[in-house]
Amino acid sequence: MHRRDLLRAGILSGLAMVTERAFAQSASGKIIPWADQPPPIPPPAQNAIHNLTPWESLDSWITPNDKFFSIAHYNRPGIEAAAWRLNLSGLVKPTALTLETLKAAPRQEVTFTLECSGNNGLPFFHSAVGNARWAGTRLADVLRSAGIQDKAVEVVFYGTDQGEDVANRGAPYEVKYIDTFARSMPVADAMNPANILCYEMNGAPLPTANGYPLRLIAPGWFGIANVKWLSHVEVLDHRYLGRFMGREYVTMREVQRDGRAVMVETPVSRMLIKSAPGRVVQNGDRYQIEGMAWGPNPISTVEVKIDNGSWQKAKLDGSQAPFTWQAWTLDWKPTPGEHTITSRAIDATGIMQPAPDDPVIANKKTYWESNEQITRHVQIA
Ligand SMILES: Nc1nc2c(c(=O)[nH]1)N[C@H]1C(S)=C(S)[C@@H](COP(=O)(O)O)O[C@H]1N2
Ligand SMILES: [Mo]
Repeated sequence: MHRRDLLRAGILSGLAMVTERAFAQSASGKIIPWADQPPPIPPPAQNAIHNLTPWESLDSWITPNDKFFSIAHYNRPGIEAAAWRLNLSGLVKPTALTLETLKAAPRQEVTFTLECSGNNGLPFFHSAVGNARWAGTRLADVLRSAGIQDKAVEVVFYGTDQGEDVANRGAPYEVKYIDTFARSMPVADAMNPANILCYEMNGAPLPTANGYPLRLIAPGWFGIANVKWLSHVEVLDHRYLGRFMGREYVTMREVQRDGRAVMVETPVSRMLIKSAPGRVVQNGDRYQIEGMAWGPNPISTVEVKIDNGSWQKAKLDGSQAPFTWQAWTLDWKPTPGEHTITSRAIDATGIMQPAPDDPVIANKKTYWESNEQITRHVQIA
């Protein structure tokens, strides 16, 4: 069978086959580590960011659970499923659902590449992206069964995790308080049939770090929307502006209007087009550059630039499903010495991953949504 058919068959017949495949054509070879290794994660972020898997050690299209990154702004609560309930309130019939009830409801699976919107926005923050097969039950059906009212505007998803935040920061009237993690979505987005209340990751119960016993999976949305350790879903008739909606995960860009600088602030929501050089694999005197590309629309082209050369078309392996990344490769005959490798993705609608000097990136003040082209350095012996 052709490789592509193998992959399709793998997708259709479940996980096992896909998990075992190398993510690109070269099954064997020597991996050349990047010369520009990211600096260590500084102490303040060490609790929040766990298990970043360097691109060099990513060898499968599906990211195994033990290689999947984990982000927690507060704690990582250990939850006892037997006593746990998912409570629905607000513009619905008040409801408390057990895990058994949710598991007994119709099952929906989705393979989705989940990326943190801070990925590549900070020097130490690389490879906060992974692809998993998620299983759960459809969120829209649960909300409809609970009688969601027509006047509903926003759906808020509360985690169980809590931590300290500060109001009036820096002012003499600064106030510290304990907050519960929450994120919201407009009703129209929440009711998207792709969204699931998810209890399974790659065929296993959700690991604690990834939200056990239940999380939201919102395919196509940046990591932050995918609330873990769900405890409560509240339906409101107005917008919600909690910490992770109104103050953080807000992207700020300066634009010029009528000769004046204006700050445009938008919520981090749907994922953006992106690609990354993953690793360089050596087989004798043959080298292969392997990477991934993903985005809101099907990726049609990936191009690679070596040093200051011209853009070359990489080979896409056809591994893309509606919400997943796709592997690409480029054969390479390098000269000894240091080289730079840059990739850029182009999607079926013609959108190209921006260069670092594109105004959309250059005028961005916050580190969220850093989907600019990534350049890596490699030393060839
Ligand atoms: N309850 C809760 N959900 C959360 C978070 C959190 O801190 N608490 N972090 C979010 C962020 S910023 C990201 S990128 C994703 C990461 O999902 P993962 O930890 O399964 O990789 O979870 C999101 N869901
Ligand atoms: Mo994130």
